[in-house]
Amino acid sequence: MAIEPTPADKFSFGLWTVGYNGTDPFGGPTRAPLDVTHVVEKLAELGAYGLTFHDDDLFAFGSDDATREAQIVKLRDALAATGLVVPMVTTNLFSAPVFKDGGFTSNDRAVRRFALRKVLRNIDLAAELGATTFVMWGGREGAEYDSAKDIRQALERYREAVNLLGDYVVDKGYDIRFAIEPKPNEPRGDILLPTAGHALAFIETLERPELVGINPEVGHEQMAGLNFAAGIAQALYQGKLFHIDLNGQRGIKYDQDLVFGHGDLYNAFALVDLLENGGPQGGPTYDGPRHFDYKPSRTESEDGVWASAAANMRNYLLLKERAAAFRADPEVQEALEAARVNELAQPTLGEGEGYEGILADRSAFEDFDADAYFDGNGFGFVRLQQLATEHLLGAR
Ligand SMILES: [Mn+2]
Repeated sequence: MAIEPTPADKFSFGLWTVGYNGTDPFGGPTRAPLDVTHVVEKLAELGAYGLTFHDDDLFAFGSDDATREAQIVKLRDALAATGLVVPMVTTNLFSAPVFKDGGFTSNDRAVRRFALRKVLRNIDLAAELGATTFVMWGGREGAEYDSAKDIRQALERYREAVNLLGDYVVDKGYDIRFAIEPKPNEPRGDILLPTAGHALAFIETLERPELVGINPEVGHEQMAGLNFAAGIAQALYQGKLFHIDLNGQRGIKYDQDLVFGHGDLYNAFALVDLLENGGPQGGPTYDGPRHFDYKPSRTESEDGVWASAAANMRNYLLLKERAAAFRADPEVQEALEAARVNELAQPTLGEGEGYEGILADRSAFEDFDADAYFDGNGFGFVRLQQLATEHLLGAR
């Protein structure tokens, strides 16, 4: 099918994704490092619109100022030459040995202060490059042993850190919002703010909750056995979907970071349908970057890296096309009606009705036939799912 990604699709990639050299806990690199200029050129050629990065992806941890600046100049030149943008920047508070017990929530106060300085410096860079989202993935913010971490104090330190960063962007006048990325485990045994729900609850405790949303990742929620599309729906409902990480995961196991669509295809279909058609008038619900946070498998050569990058975008666009066909199918519309999906938008109480009204309504209780639901009044959800399946498989 002639489906070509263009910058209007807002596809972005992390520098660490296509740049993944194949290292895993059981083996070293299987590919050479990629130069940032080459990455930007290849992504632009494939139809992406954005590149994102951790500070340490662009210039190694501990780089001197000249090395750091040279890499930034190189990135700027490549962006200017290709038209690619940097919509999001994030800080690595997990790779260097100093962060072995976390950054914002390390038991060691000096490490926490160092982490804050590293992030503040990187926020300046994010602002310089025009990024409007700053992601915080606290991969090392956690523990393996319950007695080793006071979780309530750790959350208090996390809160202290995010509050300070909020003060900083407001005082500096930066057009930047923060997005917390939940993950249940790996690399730590247990990570703080393990799911979208935990993060959403935490955000409400902050001094500037309006500045902070979430960056949920498909695989991270699925590692916890959760329904990703349903979590995204709640984030949208609460106005907190500030960014999104798309990839693939097959069940509850280590973080696979597969290509988007190469994991739970049904949920990927539901997600794209939600993002593209779930708005009030059937339009998009989210207008931010469609960001891929995946890893090209270590079995692949560099050709395979670019093939996998293209596959992420193609799968998204194919699912978008399938979701549009699903919505446009009169039989689907009829099945949605029969399943009373739209009836859920109708308030349960009448206008101005309170408990007195519903208590006085005999049809709601005394005259209501609850027995009619035994072997009757079926919803037809299975028929609807079969129609979704047929569209997904290209049978309709
Ligand atoms: Mn992941």
